[in-house]
Amino acid sequence: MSRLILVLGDQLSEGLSALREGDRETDTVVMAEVVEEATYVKHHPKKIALIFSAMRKFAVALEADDWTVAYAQLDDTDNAGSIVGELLRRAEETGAQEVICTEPGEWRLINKLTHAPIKTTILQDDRFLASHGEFEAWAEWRKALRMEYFYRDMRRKTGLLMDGDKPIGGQWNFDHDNRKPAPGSVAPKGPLKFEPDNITGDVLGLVESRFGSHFGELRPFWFATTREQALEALDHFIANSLPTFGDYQDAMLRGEDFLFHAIISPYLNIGLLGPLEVCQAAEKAYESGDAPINAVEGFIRQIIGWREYVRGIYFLEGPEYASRNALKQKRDLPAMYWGGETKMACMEASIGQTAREAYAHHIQRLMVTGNFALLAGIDPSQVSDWYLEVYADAFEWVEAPNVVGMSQFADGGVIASKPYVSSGAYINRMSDYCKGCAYKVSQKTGEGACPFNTLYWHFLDRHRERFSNNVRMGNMYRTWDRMDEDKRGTVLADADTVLAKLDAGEVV
Ligand code: FAD
Ligand code: DLZ
Ligand code: SF4
Repeated sequence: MSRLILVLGDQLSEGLSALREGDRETDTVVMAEVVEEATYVKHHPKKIALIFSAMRKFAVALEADDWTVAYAQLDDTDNAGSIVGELLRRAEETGAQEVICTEPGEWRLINKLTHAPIKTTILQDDRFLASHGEFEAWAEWRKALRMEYFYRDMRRKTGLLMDGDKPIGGQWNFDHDNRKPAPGSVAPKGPLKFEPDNITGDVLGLVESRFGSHFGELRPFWFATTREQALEALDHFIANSLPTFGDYQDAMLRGEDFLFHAIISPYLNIGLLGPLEVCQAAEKAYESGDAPINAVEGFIRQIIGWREYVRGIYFLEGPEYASRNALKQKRDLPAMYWGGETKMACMEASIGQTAREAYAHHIQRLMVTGNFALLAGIDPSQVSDWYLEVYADAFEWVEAPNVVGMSQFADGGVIASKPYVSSGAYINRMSDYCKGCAYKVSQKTGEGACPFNTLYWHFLDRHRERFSNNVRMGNMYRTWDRMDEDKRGTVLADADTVLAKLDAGEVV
């Protein structure tokens, strides 16, 4: 009996469980560019182009591998407009009565497929190192689900950077050697960029005409769109940027959108690369003496630690996780996030490169745009939607825990033991943004004071009940309490002025 094998836009992996289950003789692979997926949030045009172009090329590769593929382009006249609609159309065409698919990375789509009016079997997505069952077993007896311990288990499981049962170098984590501020002059090579071919060219035309109004710049488009290209991009990173990745992991510099980061998350998340092969490539660079332990351990930790851990949390916590709002923050996302004017140089730089590249690195996401949203009391679901829309690597299983949990503390502390908040001093230490900003980072109050400086104390003051007993925040509250009362009043009034301007839609 013939079946439909669904392959979604972020499931472009040859070894996908649904494909392993399928039969080339009798089954039909269904792939579909659909309006519903492109617009349930208004994804960045570069992200849509990446997914459509990579989907088209993956379909060609499947056909060359003897699969029958029913592929719907967005503009096909009979395109049903949704994944379930396309499955039903293809079922009617082929007479198939069953769908096999690999679990989508979002509860929204899992729910749609579970309730589709056709028998649907959802298989585990085993492109990750930890299954849901393994993560649940790890989480079961723990009061606090801290990433570091999960990461050590993943090191033991994979044998990466292990010498028997001991971590290579004698310690699990080399972060104390990382996190150096931005150096005076650097010459990062940046990511490997690819010229669009004919398939990508067609997709760019389509995306321009259909999604040109979405936030962000489509051209120049340079992402890898095949596994071969993604592997080249990985090699390029390992050879050129991995050796300094650790040192400058948290640094931010004007005019340097990528520094020494890998820019492989879009490729990992749509399935062109696998997590283990990426880590093994980095480990090899350590073994051959081409990259130091602090860089390689730091890089591997991001992938087998953080990436696996946030996925575990997303599925463990359930469908309502993404809409949590533990701090009850309600303010609307300011227009500056959509490219509206701002006098804050750090926000302008981070949002500007997001518009250009559909990319910003971890510290820009966490300590600039995320930090500001948290301090300013923005509604976390608006913040989460923004991140899901604007980054090429954003899929809810990875985006929501990072935004709702790590960045906005809206899960009440499942992921973070304290909120990631800072005044302008941190941004000044790690970047060159403050030089030439309209605000003064050294100024704590008054018209020209850096908004992070006043909002930081406002945040601590308004959430005192929740955080003052947190041992990791005791020092912050002691410093605030030592300030004289008049000064505290001035700081809070200045922060209120900033918030009132945001509410009035004025430029901050
Ligand atoms: P590098 O800095 O070179 O790191 C290497 C790899 O490690 C990345 O490619 C990524 O696969 C993995 N990684 C690193 N940190 C994380 C993390 N916290 N969670 C999961 N994987 C991680 N990452 C996404 O893939 N999609 C998202 O939607 C996403 N949203 C984020 C939102 C916020 C507020 C924050 C603070 C972080 C978010 N991250 C997200 C994590 C991180 O910012 C990106 O993975 C990273 O910037 C991708 O760029 P890179 O490939 O150059 O990464
Ligand atoms: C993100 C995305 C976009 C923009 N378009 C499509 C599409 O047209 N067809 C498709 O199969 N997948 C697309 N995707 C990826 C899905 O939204 C993704 O599979 C779910 O969000 C689950 O991670
Ligand atoms: Fe950002 Fe404040 Fe520095 Fe300006 S002074 S760049 S607002 S941290």
